[in-house]
Amino acid sequence: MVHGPSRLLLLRASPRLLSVSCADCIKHQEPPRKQPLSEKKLKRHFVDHRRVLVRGGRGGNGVSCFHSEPRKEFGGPDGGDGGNGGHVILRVDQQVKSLSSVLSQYQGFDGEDGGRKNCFGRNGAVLYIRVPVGTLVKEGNEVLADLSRPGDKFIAAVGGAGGKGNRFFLANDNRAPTTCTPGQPGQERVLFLELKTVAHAGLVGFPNAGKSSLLRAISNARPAVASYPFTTLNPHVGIVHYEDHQQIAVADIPGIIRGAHQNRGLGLAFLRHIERCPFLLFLVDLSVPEPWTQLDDLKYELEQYDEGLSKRPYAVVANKIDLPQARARLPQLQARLGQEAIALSAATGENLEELLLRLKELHDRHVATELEHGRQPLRW
Ligand SMILES: Nc1nc2c(ncn2[C@@H]2O[C@H](COP(=O)(O)OP(=O)(O)OP(=O)(O)O)[C@@H](O)[C@H]2O)c(=O)[nH]1
Ligand SMILES: [Mg+2]
Repeated sequence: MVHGPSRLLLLRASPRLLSVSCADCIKHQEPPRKQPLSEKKLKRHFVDHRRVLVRGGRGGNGVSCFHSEPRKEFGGPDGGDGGNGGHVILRVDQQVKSLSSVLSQYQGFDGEDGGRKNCFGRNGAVLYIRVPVGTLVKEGNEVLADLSRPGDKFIAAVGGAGGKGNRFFLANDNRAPTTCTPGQPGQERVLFLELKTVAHAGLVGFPNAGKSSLLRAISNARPAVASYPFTTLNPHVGIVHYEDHQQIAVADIPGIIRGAHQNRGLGLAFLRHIERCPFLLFLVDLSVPEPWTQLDDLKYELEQYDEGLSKRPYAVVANKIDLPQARARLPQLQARLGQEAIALSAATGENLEELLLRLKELHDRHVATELEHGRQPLRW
């Protein structure tokens, strides 16, 4: 088939036209944004306990050999020692947020065997396992280490000692030893790692009380918010920044319901994430009838999990004050509690300042008591 000149022109022009239009599209396209992980997917990524088998590296073998050189009849033993096996070490890394990156087994690097001419084997390199801040290391029921500060380390498995070469056994009464020893196997043990989130304040409340909404309102954290219960399945930590560069970490955990200690709802296992919080924020939903009963239930459930947990310094926050029926219940709540509740709305941002001031007050008091007892307060 023969194309006329006009048809050819069209064919040649069309690719250019196409590329121009594409370039235009690209110019007007928004830069791709990182999609936030849904709470369900996050659950797969968020792991807060792990069983790990760790084995230190094996030590290198010592060598038995004799110096050999022309015209040198008794050169003597010159077998070098083996290198030591590498340790396996747990190291806290602030970039790591859960134990999901921790594998089920680790084998340390072996030491090199010794060599001729008194050559010692190289030591096995140290194998580091990166764990998040707040990792508790247990063997059986015994707690071995509490890695609660950035940079903390714990030797999970010691590498085996390197063997000795026959040079090592040279003595006055034995000028030609042939003995050499093999390298030792590394330590092997099964450890249980448990993550306990480290934050200053723990947000505790019934499902749908607005914990995640409140965390979104006061910090940069972006936990999912929805009108169905148990939206939050993993703890989220948000940092509240103050003008004097002070930072207070607030942890949002899944909702608690009455009977959670009998494994109702999501149970109480996730309360381990507020075990370390020096103070708590009890969030009460004012939009439901008799909101004061929520506080009693929450305290009761906390006591069932760990005695004394509910007696930590706390503040009561009454949420959803933007709803008329909620505002009407506030005087009743204040009277029942016998103390001041911070009434606010996480949705509209009303009265958030009062909470921020109270949070700082609680934090400052915590810092003062820690310093009084000669302990270093938790810092972010
Ligand atoms: N009117 C009003 N609605 C709110 C307020 N705070 C939260 N909500 C709504 O309450 C519902 C639950 O909010 P979430 O922040 O997901 O509650 P949560 O306590 O984190 O719930 P779980 O994660 O399921 O425990 C959502 O539909 C929010 O829009 C508020 O101050 N006013
Ligand atoms: Mg939530």
